[in-house]
Amino acid sequence: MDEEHLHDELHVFKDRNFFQQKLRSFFTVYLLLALSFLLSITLFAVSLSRVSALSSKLHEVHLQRKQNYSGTDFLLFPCGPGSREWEYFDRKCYYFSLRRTSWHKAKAHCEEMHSQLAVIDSYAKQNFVMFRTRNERFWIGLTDENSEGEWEWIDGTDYKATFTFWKEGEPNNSGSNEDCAHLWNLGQWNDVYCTYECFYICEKPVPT
Ligand SMILES: *[C@@H]1O[C@H](CO)[C@@H](O)[C@H](O)[C@H]1NC(C)=O
Ligand SMILES: *[C@@H]1O[C@H](CO)[C@@H](O)[C@H](O)[C@H]1NC(C)=O
Ligand SMILES: [Ca+2]
Ligand SMILES: [Ca+2]
Repeated sequence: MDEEHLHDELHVFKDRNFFQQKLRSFFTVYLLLALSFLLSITLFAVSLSRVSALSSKLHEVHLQRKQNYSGTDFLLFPCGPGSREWEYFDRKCYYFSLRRTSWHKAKAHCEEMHSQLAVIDSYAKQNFVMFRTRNERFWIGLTDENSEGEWEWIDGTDYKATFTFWKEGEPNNSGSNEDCAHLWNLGQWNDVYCTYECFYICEKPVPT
């Protein structure tokens, strides 16, 4: 081997060595990149599962609060926080209108509010209602429109088998035209023509 040849060989060897070193450092960088990528994916997955666990827990608490409608909320707003104009009595909620209207319009308005004209089927209820209405006139859910003299409660409650509180001499079907009942003086009931305009009482069960 002559000297020149040896030099060439060395040169090639040096080049190869340099190339291998470069390759190794590239490999290291790629490995580090891949590792950090894996690490961030793992961290992301972990935090995602944490967040979803937290949000489902929150959802659960929210549901519980909704179902658990008792305690102070119930004491403050037994008829629901959104219906403060409704008054609570004996597991029912009552609305005493501030406007006068005919019996049929009153009935429709109660229905719009997911309720019905009040059905007074006990002295306790009569007492609650008449204390609240004073001597003002308020429609109740009682009519003999379908058949004269056959009084019917709006919810199908058996009229003949339940409480009544007619004023003495009522119902008198005055002018053969009185088919709707309202509270009158002292909360006693009277029949009057259905297009008469007075206040009205709606009732609905306590919201669940
Ligand atoms: C449900 O109501 C009770 C009181 O009646 C209260 O102790 C409890 O903390 C309530 N639960 C929730 C989730 O609000
Ligand atoms: C019949 O009832 C009406 C009220 O609806 C009353 O004004 C009238 O005086 C009553 N008539 C009799 C004879 O009691
Ligand atoms: Ca009548
Ligand atoms: Ca009458």
